[in-house]
Amino acid sequence: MTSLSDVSVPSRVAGNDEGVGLDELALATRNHGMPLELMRHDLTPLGAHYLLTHFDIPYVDPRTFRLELGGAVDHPVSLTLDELRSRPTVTVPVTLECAGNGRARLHPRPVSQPWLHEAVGTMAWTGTPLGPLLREAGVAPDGIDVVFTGADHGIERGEEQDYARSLPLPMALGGDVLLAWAGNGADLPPQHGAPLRLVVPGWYGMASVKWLRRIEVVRTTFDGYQMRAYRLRQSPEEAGEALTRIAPRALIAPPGFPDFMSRTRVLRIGPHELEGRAWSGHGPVTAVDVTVDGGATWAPARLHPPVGPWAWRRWTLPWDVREPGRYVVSARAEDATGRAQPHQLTEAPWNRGGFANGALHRLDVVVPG
Ligand SMILES: Nc1nc2c(c(=O)[nH]1)N[C@H]1C(S)=C(S)[C@@H](COP(=O)(O)O)O[C@H]1N2
Ligand SMILES: [Mo]
Repeated sequence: MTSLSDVSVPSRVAGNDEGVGLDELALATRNHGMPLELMRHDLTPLGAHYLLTHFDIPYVDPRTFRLELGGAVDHPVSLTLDELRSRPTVTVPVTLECAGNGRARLHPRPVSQPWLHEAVGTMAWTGTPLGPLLREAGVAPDGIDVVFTGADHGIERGEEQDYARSLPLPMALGGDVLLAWAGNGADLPPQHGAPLRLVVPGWYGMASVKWLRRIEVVRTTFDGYQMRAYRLRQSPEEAGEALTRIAPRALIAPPGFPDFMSRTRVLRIGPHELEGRAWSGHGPVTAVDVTVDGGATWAPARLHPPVGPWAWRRWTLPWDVREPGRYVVSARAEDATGRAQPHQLTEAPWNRGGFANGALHRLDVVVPG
């Protein structure tokens, strides 16, 4: 007998000296990151926003597209794209980050999409708020979760599925959740979820279901595969804690110029300005500290206004480089809730999915004499 588990591999962590494999490379070429120098832009230029798609990018014809809204509601509805577009429309800049950002630097490495630090981007999403649509449909008072199903289909760890994620009902009703058909003023490209996607501000990317085709209010806690997968756990048996909001992170727009292969930065003696972006899904970023000596000393960066309440903010710090040598540059962010990245360049706390790790961004900079 052949079965789905014959074609689908269990989750695993890499062996001690095991390099990134062709399976991981195949994912990495499909799911690209954002070149970090593009953090100089408030909004990530079209096509450069990071990308993560578990299965295939489905073909969805916008002319025949319908969004089904049903389950525990008084009036189930089926909406065309034009009907959605004629509803109240807002444009909201949102920073999305993949929960697995930074995973490839963990030891042992969870074998999956091998992100370094680039699984982030900020787009101005245009769409209609989800809450009013749910309220008009008349949500049952005993509703618990709202399930969002995409048009993409595949197998993961032996389980055949449509990509589906849920939000607790109160979050779906409030929470600034958006049904978006455009990003940065252009119709969504296929890879980002055309013709319609969910955007859940402040939450890790997995919640923002692409190619959204069905919304269902349910009276029980939704326990689909993607709800069980995105949890913080040390071993596969553990129940673990569900991933929701984005932990604070700061990244550096790489200064100077790079070496092609090592990506080591080269900087000339003289005055420079370090800059980057910082964000948190829990609250506004309140501090970014920067080190140029591998964490021995830290200086507070200047914070610029956030691009929006749900988007990253720019930080800058003048750096007058007077001595030739090797420097290790890093930055750490702290938010209004007191959540913060560490002050040490040691490895992030490990979990089996490599999720929500606060690993510091480290840049090796060489200043020639
Ligand atoms: N339908 C569907 N939605 C999805 C995914 C997917 O594979 N299928 N990937 C999720 C994950 S893990 C992330 S990080 C974000 C990435 O969104 P982007 O590719 O537009 O950057 O989409 C989320 N929504
Ligand atoms: Mo993700």
